[in-house]
Amino acid sequence: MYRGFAASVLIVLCTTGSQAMTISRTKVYEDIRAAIVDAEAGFGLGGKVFLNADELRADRTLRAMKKNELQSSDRDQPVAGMHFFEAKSLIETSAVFNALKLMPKGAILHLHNSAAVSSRWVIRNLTYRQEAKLCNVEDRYYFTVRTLNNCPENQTRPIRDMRKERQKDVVVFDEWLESLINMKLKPSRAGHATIDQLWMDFESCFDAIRGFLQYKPFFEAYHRQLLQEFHNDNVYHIELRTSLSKLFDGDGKEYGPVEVAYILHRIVEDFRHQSPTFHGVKLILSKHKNITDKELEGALKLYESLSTSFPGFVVGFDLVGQEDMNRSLKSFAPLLLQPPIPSGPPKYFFHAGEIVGYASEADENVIDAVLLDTKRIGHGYALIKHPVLWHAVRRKQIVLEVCPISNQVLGLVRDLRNHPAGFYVSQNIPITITSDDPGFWDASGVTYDYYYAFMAIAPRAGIGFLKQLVWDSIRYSSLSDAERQNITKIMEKQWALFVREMARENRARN
Ligand SMILES: *[C@@H]1O[C@H](CO)[C@@H](O)[C@H](O)[C@H]1NC(C)=O
Ligand SMILES: *[C@@H]1O[C@H](CO)[C@@H](O)[C@H](O)[C@H]1NC(C)=O
Ligand SMILES: *[C@@H]1O[C@H](CO)[C@@H](O)[C@H](O)[C@H]1NC(C)=O
Ligand SMILES: *[C@@H]1O[C@H](CO)[C@@H](O)[C@H](O)[C@H]1NC(C)=O
Ligand SMILES: CC(=O)N[C@H]1CO[C@H](CO)[C@@H](O)[C@@H]1O
Ligand SMILES: [Zn+2]
Repeated sequence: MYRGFAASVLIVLCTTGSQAMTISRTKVYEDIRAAIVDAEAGFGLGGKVFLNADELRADRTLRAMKKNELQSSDRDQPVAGMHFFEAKSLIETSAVFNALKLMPKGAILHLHNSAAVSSRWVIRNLTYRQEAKLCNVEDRYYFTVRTLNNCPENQTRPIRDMRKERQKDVVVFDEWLESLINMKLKPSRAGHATIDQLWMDFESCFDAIRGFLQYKPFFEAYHRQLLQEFHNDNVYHIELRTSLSKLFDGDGKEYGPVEVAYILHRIVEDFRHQSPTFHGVKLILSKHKNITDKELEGALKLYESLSTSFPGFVVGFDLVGQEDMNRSLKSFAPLLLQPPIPSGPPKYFFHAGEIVGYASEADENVIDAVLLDTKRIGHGYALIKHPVLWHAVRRKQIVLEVCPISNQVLGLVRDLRNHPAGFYVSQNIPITITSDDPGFWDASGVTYDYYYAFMAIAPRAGIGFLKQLVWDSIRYSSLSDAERQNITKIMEKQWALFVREMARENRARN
């Protein structure tokens, strides 16, 4: 197709000088135009992926569905251009969405455990347990099981009692409870909130749920539900960012980070036993950027001991929190480059470039992340503004963990058709689609994010793009070679089933 393009360019060069040529200018214009369209179709992520006969048929099905949905003009705006909060119920009726739901999605590489489970389940399940309490301090509410440091006994009440008093409007009460951990139900949603206001609400969700997840029985039920929701969404491997904060149980016994990692490991093994197609989980130890050097030192030492106790399970380290409001990666660089641990620096998976502006030092975090040898970049939304760096990112094959709905809910971009990942896709900068904190914005799993990736970020792409994303999610994971072989076997089988199903629909439509 490049030869075709070159030939057309040649024709135009030959014809411009010679009015006498018989080829009409319109014909030349059209030929070159067609050559450009053709060349662009094969350009970018997934453009040159090999497709077998079934995949080609499935591609026709998906493209027909896609065209139909992007063109339907009975609304002002295609669903792909709408904010997730308005679009969710429309997305759920979409044929493309239902196809993507069915699609095996390989690995998801960017997910925070305490925001991963749907808020609906937390309300319907955990808050209905008899241990569940709510604590109220200075107009803020926190879920808890035992009295918290910041929350005296006389300000903590069993949720069950509160619900009894609201017997006539339990639905309203439950929705109010859910608003503590769901951005869609926050007041900031109504107005034109700034990014700082959105982050304040977002952090308040983590503060609200923390007390529940410190209680071992809740922590366990929550993580079983996490695996269930992602596996229901056809995800086979998860790399989970977690702080491994300590737990306590009903007898007041406490569990430190190593024990917590062990508890998680056991939950995952039980789940694999019960769902043999699910491959597993790896952990990335993540600490809030709101820490001192001393605390970072402690965290790096903790990482070292965890990775020694759980090789192949605890696989990396990250720092989280609103970037432009907190310490920059550069401010931590001396410690991160030469951590006080004998095994040298951990594998880093830094959040970086989850910003719109250029105001503080932290806005250059993507540069520091690459210099600190990050294996992947969380978001990399701002990488587009770094013309030297993105070449390096592509050359070093550092994958960007793209979380479309997260970027929208946290105010970086309103219309996802303008998300910079469209540029990354066109330039073959590797990306993976993932969901960050779906439980805090009324989503679950990762299919909603795939919907936006397919419909808004790469509107011209077909199944080749999806195939590339799905297999890249395995490629850029932290799986060992032996694990890769196993998950590849599972995935090949599931992918073939999906493709056959889509190909069959193609026949049914014709
Ligand atoms: C909560 O979820 C657990 C599974 O984690 C289930 O066994 C239990 O029945 C659920 N309880 C309620 C009240 O929904
Ligand atoms: C709760 O108890 C503290 C003392 O422990 C007291 O200062 C505070 O006023 C009490 N608050 C309420 C709401 O009763
Ligand atoms: C960060 O630290 C400041 C000062 O110690 C504190 O006021 C703030 O609540 C912390 N924020 C988060 C999100 O932890
Ligand atoms: C791969 O799968 C086989 C069979 O299920 C299992 O015995 C083996 O332990 C797996 N290997 C890894 C590294 O997960
Ligand atoms: C030390 C510091 O500046 N911490 C800030 C980190 O970001 C949060 C908002 O996400 C602020 O509340 C903290 O003050
Ligand atoms: Zn994140």
